[in-house]
Amino acid sequence: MRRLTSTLILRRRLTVLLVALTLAAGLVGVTAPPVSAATGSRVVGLASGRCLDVVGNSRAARTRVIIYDCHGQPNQAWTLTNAGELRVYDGSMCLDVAEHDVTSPAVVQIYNCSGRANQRWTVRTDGSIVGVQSGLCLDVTGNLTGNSTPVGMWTCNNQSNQQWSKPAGPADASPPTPPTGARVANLRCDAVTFSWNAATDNVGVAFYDLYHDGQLMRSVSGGTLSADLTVVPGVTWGLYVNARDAAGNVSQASATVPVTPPQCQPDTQPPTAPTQLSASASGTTVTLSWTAARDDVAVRSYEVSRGGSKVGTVNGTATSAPGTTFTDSGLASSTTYSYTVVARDAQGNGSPRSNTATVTTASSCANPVCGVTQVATDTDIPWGVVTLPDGAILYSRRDAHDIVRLDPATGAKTTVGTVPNVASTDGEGGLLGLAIAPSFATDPWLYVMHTTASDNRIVRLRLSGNRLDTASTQVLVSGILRNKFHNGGRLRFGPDGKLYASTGDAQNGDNAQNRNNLAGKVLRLNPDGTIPGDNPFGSYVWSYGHRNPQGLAFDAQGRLWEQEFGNGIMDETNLITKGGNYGWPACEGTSGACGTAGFIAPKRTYPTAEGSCSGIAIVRDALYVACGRGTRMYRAVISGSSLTDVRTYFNGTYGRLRTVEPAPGGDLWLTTTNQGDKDSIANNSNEKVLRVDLG
Ligand SMILES: [Ca+2]
Ligand SMILES: [Ca+2]
Ligand SMILES: [Ca+2]
Ligand SMILES: [Ca+2]
Repeated sequence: MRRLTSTLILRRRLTVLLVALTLAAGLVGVTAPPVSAATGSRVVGLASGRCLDVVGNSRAARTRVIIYDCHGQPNQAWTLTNAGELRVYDGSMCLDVAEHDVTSPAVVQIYNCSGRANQRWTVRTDGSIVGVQSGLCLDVTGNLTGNSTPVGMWTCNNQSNQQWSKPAGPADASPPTPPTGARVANLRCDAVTFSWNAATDNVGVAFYDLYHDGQLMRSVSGGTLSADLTVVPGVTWGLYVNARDAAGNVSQASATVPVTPPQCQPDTQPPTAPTQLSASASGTTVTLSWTAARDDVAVRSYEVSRGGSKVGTVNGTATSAPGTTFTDSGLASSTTYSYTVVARDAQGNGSPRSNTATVTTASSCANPVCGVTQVATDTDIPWGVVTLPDGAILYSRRDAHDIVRLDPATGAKTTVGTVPNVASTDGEGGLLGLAIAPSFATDPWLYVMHTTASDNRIVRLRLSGNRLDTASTQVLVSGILRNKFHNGGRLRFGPDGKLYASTGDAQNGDNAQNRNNLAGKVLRLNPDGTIPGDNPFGSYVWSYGHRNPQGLAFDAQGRLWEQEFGNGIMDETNLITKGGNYGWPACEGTSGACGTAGFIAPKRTYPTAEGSCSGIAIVRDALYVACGRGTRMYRAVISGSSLTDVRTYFNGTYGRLRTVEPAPGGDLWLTTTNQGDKDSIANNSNEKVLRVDLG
């Protein structure tokens, strides 16, 4: 009864006011600043569909609050602060209960923020907004829904005129600090206890993300500082942790803690020898096949030897047996070779050798891959590779941060200079991709993608007389998020004269779907670093929804292909289209919510154990893919928009492969990444630069 009476009184009191308010509110928008100037979000009444609005766009203290058609201007942009204030006008004024009234009905207004209890609110999950001082609910007067109906306080009643959409929280752009004190205890064959010290954040740490080697293992709550993780006997992993706040900001990673779990039970019994090894030659390519060996536990791999030297490895996994074929390519013509195969179990016990198979190659190469020449070795990790107009190549050294000029004819190397401001990440970051424009001969800019202490960047600097002119350095794009892993890094000029770059998600999958963030994207820029006018979103972003793309190449039709690392299930090769969404993090390869409208499916996927591929190159419309964990190179024919006739080369021959690039004469450069590629230490690697002769 009291409610009815009060409502009627209030209605009468407000009738005159309503008319005036309607007129005043109708004037909003004439002089209001643009929508983008306002921080905060609209708060929409459930019953009316109208927005919580400050009358007349007035910033004056004691201005009343109404509902009005939503228009996104600053008098409708509210932010719920951590203190429970509801701020408006870019946070300059607060929603306030007039006269600290704690009895229903009470008037609400805006007022200078005071921090007092009549300006503090609790937003409940049922949509009610409750005054902390009074316990009354924010209420649209009289259950009315029209424009300019006053908003006041009323006894909470669960009706729809007291239910509102949730106001935005404070914009938190500050990531937590990196967790410290990462450590392990209780290492067993299949589990380890991983612990760390709490990170700090301006708002609060909401989650910790636990990784090994760039692969997310598990996320735990911000109150958790230890977790038991499942590990693999005998396999060395680098464990680390990132802190994440509720706004989704991810910290830099903790230090890496390597673990090598012991075997669960010792296996001392070697496999039986592989049998029935046979070899056949097609041109200068030899294909071997054999009958599987047996083991008391399981055969894990086969090692193939030619003339007594190991030339390849065929690996299985804990759940799948290794294959029983191997292709040896690029051999000399009209030459007789002898092969044997040895089987190993997971603990390294080797079988006796198989029978010897002997074969003679034909007089000419009949295969796409006709030979391999070692051009150079390096003590660091060659990452970006470009061929200069004079036939020499430049390659970047990831952890040494310098660039080497290599004459492939003589093997002579000279250092052309160190790129300024580069930092490695104790993971995958450092000095990464290189590119030159077709105009390089007359305008010698070298384009470089690299990590710094705070971001990833695309820069260019001039090459002058075989020296890097570091004083000429121009930062073209900065502020691309970085982390220990997932820094992307490949650069490639397109036939359209634009520079394309691949960026990783910086270990935060949400970045990949945020088109306002440059991480987890393929970017496209003009050579001078400006944004091309025909980019799809008015920014550098060309495509999005990528996890950690590290390969880019254009085919003869001018289409862009991209190679991308998945998390733990599968990797992918994509055909990139302008503005396309490639699905990460909801979809990994073809796993997850990949049927979501708008997601573009990969053209090929790879189990991560057979893939984890970085660089790609296209020569005569064949796609070549250099794989790390898969320790092989794939070749696929681009047929229409499909990849067909997929073949595997160099399986285990050179170990992990990083970069493949077109070489003069229709051949390939191919580089390895076997050691020291998950740290920041310079010159702790032993890598090869190879030339692959294509037929
Ligand atoms: Ca924060
Ligand atoms: Ca065994
Ligand atoms: Ca994808
Ligand atoms: Ca290193």
